[in-house]
Amino acid sequence: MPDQLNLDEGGANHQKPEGDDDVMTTAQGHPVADDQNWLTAGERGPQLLEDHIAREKIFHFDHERIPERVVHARGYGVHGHFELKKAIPQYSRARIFNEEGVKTPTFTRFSTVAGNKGSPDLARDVRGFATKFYTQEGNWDLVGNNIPVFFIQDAIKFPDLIHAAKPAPDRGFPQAQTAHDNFWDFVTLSPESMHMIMWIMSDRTIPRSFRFMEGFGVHTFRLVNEDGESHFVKFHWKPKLGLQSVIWNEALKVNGMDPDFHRRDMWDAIDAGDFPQWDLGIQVFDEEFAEQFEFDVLDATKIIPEEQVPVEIIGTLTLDANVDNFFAETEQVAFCTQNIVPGIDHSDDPLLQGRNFSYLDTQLKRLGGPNFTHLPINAPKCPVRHFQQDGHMAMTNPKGRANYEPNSWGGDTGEDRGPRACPNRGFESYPAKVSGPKLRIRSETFADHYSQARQFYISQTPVEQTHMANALTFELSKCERPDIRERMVGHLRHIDEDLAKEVADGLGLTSMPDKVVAARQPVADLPESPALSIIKNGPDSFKGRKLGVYIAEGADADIVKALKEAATGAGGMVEIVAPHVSGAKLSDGTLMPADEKIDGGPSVTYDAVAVVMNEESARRYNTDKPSVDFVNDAFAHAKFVAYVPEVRPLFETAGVWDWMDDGFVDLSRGTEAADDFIQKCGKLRFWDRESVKQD
Ligand code: HDE
Repeated sequence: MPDQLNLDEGGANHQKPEGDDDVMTTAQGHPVADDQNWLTAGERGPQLLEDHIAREKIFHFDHERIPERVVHARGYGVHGHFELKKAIPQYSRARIFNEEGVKTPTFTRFSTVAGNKGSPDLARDVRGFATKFYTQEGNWDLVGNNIPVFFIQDAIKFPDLIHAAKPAPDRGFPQAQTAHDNFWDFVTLSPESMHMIMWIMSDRTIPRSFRFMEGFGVHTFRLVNEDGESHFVKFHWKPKLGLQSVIWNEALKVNGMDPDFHRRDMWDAIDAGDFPQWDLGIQVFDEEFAEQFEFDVLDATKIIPEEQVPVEIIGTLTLDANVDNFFAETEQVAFCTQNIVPGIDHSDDPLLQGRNFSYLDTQLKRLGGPNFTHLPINAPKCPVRHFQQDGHMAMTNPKGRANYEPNSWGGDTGEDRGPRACPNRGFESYPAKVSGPKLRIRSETFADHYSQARQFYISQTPVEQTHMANALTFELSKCERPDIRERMVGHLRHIDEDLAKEVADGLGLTSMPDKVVAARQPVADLPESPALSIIKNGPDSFKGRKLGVYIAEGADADIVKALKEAATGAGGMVEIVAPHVSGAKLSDGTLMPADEKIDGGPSVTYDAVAVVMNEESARRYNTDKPSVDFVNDAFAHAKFVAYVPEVRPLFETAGVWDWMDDGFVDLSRGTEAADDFIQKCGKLRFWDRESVKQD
């Protein structure tokens, strides 16, 4: 009954001519004649379960989801490669660290920690920065974060930390945020988290994009050379574009405007051929340094300041390909701290050792069996030979009879006997001495919880310090229990009395709470470490950043053109925003198409903005809320703003005309004004505006 196939409109779209080679089939390969209508008994009768085509389709759909990661559920993966620039045979025998110029394929997944898969990208949270290197000696996973320390010192506390950070179990909220009682209750009762708290209350947790953030292996690892000698190492990723974050008020708005802000940014950059790059740096030190360093190098709540042990750059990661299929790659990728190659080894960091157990365990549940290494995204790109077999969904299966060793198959040649271990090429653990009684105890050397927290705070610029005080005040103001707020201020007093006072004032406390009893007296005079500030390590050009140009009818064509040229010439991107998505007619009569309609392209989504329109348009849109917000937010978020004098009516309603400062550039001065503007935008923001507002 061919005519019955076409009951819905466009039915013809669902059919293929006979003989075509891309005919739809079921998963069993049966050709499908109709994928739109379930088999029924009679035209309006009940559906029949006999319909193997519909049944298979629905069955598969019902099982499309796999458990999301218990942490780092929201993530975004991209392919790339790592190129070694400087061989380090003196430290490591790993091939990936010895063959200069060799490109090792990689897959990197960025993530937030607390939110579920559908949560917004710009939640205040740590970002995961996990890279799988498909080396010639097997996969090496560097499963790091964008913050070099962690909340806790022992893995046994991880479930408590995550329970406290995630939505409360009774009400199921709040989602993807730490601004609630459970989180602050836990951390204020776990003083070891104070250093990490300083980092998460800084703008590090609201990065502008993945492309502008650092990555860290966090733990101390070992590098082992050909002679079996070991050095300790900490891994660092340094973004070539510099560091950049947004302001909290922007983050709140971006999450509403574009919850996919970070993944879209990464997709767009790679799609445009603007491949983000990071240098891989190592901090190498020996046992002797570890012995005399003020803190325990096995304590993941501590850093080794770069000023004390410099970061040596050894290679570059380039992310140059988006995934073909989000599920197959980003969702199914399985990282594991235990994936290390000969020449890299673990240290006794108790957090690292706990992680070593956890990752395999979680993959078993998430990916449904032990054969997840057969999935293309997880499979090594070097030969794999072993006697492991069977299990759910075994896809690469050995041939022949030998599935154990030792065996004597294959006669003299040994051709069919299968693989054998190889002492000189194979992985060997560094024979670190291990002894001592079994104890459930935290080492005394881990007991200083405030000194590096203070070092982080004093290393920030005044603008960043203000952002931290504001973040603490914001988060603690969401705690309903006053004793939790006060307990936190009691911790802050060990870190910096001025910060404690500022937060106490922000919370409206009438007297200062007592200091929390410290496990060990903090060292108050650690020096500043400039490497810890974002602003001191920000970009120095507009490269990789985005300009939003708001135009309307009659906008000066030469000025718009000059702006576009200046921004793209500096390696930046430009988006045109207009009252209508179809664009606006410029002064020369040409139609400039828009990338966004004004309410879909707010200024929070750009690094800097320009407003170019004639006076008539400026009068027309000066009562339009999205237009007013565009200007007003750009000002409030300390952005550089370019304008033409004709926009005055709009700028007046937005309340900025009388407040224009050196962060504003008048484009009517001539074509060089656009270049001046983009040059200015090389700085992150016009921070003076923030301080002026605070005075
Ligand atoms: Fe993880 N962590 N973690 N973690 N972690 C997971 O593994 C765990 C920790 C990190 O994009 C899980 O595959 C324990 C520190 C990243 O797929 C799980 C402890 C650091 C990712 C797990 C930690 C990380 C994870 C959840 C305490 C920074 C995402 C899903 C000792 C150095 C990887 C999964 C991706 C994911 C356990 C602490 C980084 C459950 C027990 C510290 C980037 O296995």
